[in-house]
This record gives sequence, C-alpha cells and structure tokens, in this order.
Amino acid sequence: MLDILTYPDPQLTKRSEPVTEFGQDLADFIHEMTETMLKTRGIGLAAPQVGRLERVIVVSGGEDVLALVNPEIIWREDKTCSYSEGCLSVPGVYAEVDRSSKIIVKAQTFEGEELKIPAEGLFGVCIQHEIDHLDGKLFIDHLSRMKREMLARKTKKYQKRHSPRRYSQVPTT
Ligand code: QAP
Ligand code: CO
Repeated sequence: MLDILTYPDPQLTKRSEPVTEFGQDLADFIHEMTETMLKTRGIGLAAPQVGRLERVIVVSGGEDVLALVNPEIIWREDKTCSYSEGCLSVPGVYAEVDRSSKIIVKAQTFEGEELKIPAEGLFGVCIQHEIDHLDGKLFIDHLSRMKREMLARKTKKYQKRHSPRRYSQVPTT
C-alpha cells in the first residue's frame, strides 16, 4: 500500500513528467497504484498523489481498473456536466465541478501500446480529474476562491481529526 499525499503538500501542485520507459518497474508501480486505490475505496488515483511525478493514472471502470500512461485529452464536447467530486488527497470534502461531458483520450498502456478511448459520465469526469493531478491541479482549483478557501480549511480540520497521532497519545506505565 502506497502513502497518499494530502493537501497542502507542495508535490500536488507540480507538473508530472512523461513516462519513457515501459518496463517491469512501471508494471509493478501500476499494480501498487491499483491496490492502493482499491484498498482506499477510491475510483481514481494519479501517480503524483503517491509521490511520483510521472504521467500515470488509474481509473475504476466498473468491473476492472484502467491504467493510462501519458494520457492526453484530444477532443472535448462543448457541453459540460457536473458531479459531486472528492479526492483521496483532499479527504473529507466534496464539491460539484463543471467538466466536459464527453471526451476522447489518447494514452498508452503499461506496455507502451497506443489507446484511444471515448469517455463520458462519471468515468469521463474521473479521467479529467486524474489528468488534472498530472498538471498539478486539484478539483478545488476549479471553484471560486471563497469555496476553495472554505474547503481548504475543512479538509485540514478533517485531516487533523483523522491523523493517527491522536491515538498514539496513550500514557505509558
Ligand atoms: C476522483 O476520487 C473523483 O474524501 C477520485 O475521505 C471522485 O476516489 C472523480 C475518497 C468523484 C469524480 C467524482 C475521498 C475517499 C475518494 C474522500 C476518489 C475520502 C475517502 C476519492
Ligand atoms: Co484526486
């Protein structure tokens, strides 16, 4: 299980680098990302969230998990939709975000094969949310300053309440 970085970690604001080597290390990393996403009951995870500034995302697609390397949105529908989004790196808060309702994504598999995938609904939204992470952007960055500052305070409080430190303050005999 990989550790998940949370807001306001500066790593989350950085731009990730394209993947150039398609070997066992990448395959192992994608496997670990997938396990981490499933264990934390997430529906999407991007490499920078676990501290690696590389362009890799995993997204839950119903039964199985889709891993996309060097994903790029090559077409967007003008129409937008909005879902209540959350993020493992911004725990405890949710907000509606407007995004393209349909996209076409170009990407590579973990073996370097080219893919072109149409995506809509929650699946499409999730891919857009994860690609944002590769560009150092969080879902709260799409909101007004007032909403963003409110949610920033809320996730910090949430993280404090849920930090393991709170439970380790047991007196020793
Ligand atoms: C991105 O996010 C997403 O606050 C994936 O306490 C989510 O899996 C895109 C999670 C919704 C579109 C819609 C969040 C888990 C999981 C939390 C996630 C939390 C525990 C977030
Ligand atoms: Co996220």
